Amino acid sequence: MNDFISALESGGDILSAFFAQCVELRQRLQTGRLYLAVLGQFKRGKSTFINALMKSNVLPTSVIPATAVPTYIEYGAEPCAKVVFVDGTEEKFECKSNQLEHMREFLSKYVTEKLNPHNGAGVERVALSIPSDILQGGLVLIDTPGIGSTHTHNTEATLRFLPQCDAAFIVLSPDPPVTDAELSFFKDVAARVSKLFVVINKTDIVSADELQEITSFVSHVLHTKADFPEDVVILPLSARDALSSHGDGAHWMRSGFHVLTDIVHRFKSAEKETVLNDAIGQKLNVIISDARMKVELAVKALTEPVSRVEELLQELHNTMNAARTQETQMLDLITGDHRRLSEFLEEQAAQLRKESTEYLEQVIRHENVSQNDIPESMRHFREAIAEHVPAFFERKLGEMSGLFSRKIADTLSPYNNRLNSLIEDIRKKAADLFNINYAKCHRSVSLELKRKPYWVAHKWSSSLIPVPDGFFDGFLPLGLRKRVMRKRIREFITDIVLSNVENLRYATLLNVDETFRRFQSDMKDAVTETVENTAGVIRQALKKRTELTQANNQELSRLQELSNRLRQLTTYQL
Ligand SMILES: Nc1nc2c(ncn2[C@@H]2O[C@H](COP(=O)(O)OP(=O)(O)OP(=O)(O)O)[C@@H](O)[C@H]2O)c(=O)[nH]1
Ligand SMILES: [Mg+2]
Repeated sequence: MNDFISALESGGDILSAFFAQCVELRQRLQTGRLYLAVLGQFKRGKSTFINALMKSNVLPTSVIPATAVPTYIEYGAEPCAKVVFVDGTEEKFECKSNQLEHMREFLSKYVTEKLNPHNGAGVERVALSIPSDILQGGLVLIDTPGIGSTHTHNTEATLRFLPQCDAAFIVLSPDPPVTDAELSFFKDVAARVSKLFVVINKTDIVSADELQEITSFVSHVLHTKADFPEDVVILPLSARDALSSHGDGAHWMRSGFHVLTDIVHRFKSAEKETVLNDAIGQKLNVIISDARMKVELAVKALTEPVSRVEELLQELHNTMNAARTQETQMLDLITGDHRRLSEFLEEQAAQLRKESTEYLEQVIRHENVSQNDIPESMRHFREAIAEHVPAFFERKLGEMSGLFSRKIADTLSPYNNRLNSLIEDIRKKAADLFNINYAKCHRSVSLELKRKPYWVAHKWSSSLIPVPDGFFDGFLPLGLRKRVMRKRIREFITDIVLSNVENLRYATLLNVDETFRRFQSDMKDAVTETVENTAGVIRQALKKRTELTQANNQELSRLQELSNRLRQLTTYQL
């Protein structure tokens, strides 16, 4: 990649835009992060497992449910912890590498159920930077609250951020090996994360025979009940042994962590390679091919007879005008599709209002009603609804964003293909006219539904209206009292539904609008750039020819040299 960058840099003005794009790609590659979530039931030893991998005892662990909020851990030369609160405020803690126990104490105040019960402190997430080798190269480990230990909405929130993770570790242990709650959770996980690693922790508490038996059992149930592949690799580990060994010697070998460390390193480099090949490699090829063509066109425009160049340029303009007409038609069609998708969103929102009203009515149907004490009954209803609202809407948000991602991809990919051929037509025409080598490239404009980063938690509202005083309700006749209460419950549910569905509808609408807006502007940029890099460069070269011949000759030999250099840089290889 550095060869590319230095070649483009040496091109000066003519290649400055390509140079900037390439530098940006290198930056992305260097700062690209891989997210690896650690999942499992409470007390399986997830936090201890991460500590052992990092060879630092920094995450709080405990015999009682410990981790209450997700913790993101990445590399940093100096240890640093940042606690982000739901209200947007932050608290930071920094220490020296040999004082990590202070950081553990600091974290305990915010991430543990014991010192921060029910997350009363309102912590949204914790971000740690730790100077640990395993984290080098952009790996982010995510410690999650154990499923089964907290409210259901925690599990839903975990499921929602999973598609943004590159892989996940499933942590099991022998006591008991796997529960039904875990299996149903893992089934959801398997549907969302393409790369899963399964480990059985705490193997120090069982014999070799028992371990063998547990491993076959786990492999069988994961396959039959959670849709894992039949030959899923299950790694036996002891995080406790690994930690006590300080990363060395017989204990370390016995702990299984040397194998695990290897797996993580291999995963990091393989994954980076894929990212390179898939995205960055492809983009580099486009940049280099466009740059080469631009320089070669400039050389031709400086060497061919002026009248001939002018003639060819005129022909190229005709192709260009036809392309511009097509571009305008496409932009109009996209605007129409955008409008249709917004209408579809309104239909979905209406459907969701209906569905959520039915769901919440179902929730309160099982609540006991005291007809004599309306405020007390209302309090019961509010509590029941408050408990169900976050989980229900988290799931719906996940479904909605999945649905719209697919819809957007289906809608915009045909335009992306048409744009691709439009650009290729212009390039091919220019190459044919000026008789230069032409390499077809695959381009794609981003189609992703823009998502908010997964740590942006949605705060679902579940208590909109204050508990009614109802001091006069007791004086009402029984029939009227019942009617008053039914009316109040209906109003309450309606308010909850309206505000939460609106929340979700608006977030989706913004994302859809932003994706369409970006696609249309990227499309215009791509066509303009192509025109600039073909007809534009020829026109500039022609203009230069009217200037001093001496300077022209110098420019020509510089460009010829540059063209040779670029030609040697064939397809980008890792
Ligand atoms: N024997 C043994 N105990 C372990 C091992 N790993 C963790 N433990 C113990 O298991 C208990 C739970 O460990 P944690 O790391 O807090 O578990 P967790 O999965 O993060 O728990 P939550 O955060 O509550 O979900 C602690 O008492 C640990 O000391 C191990 O390899 N062997
Ligand atoms: Mg934990």
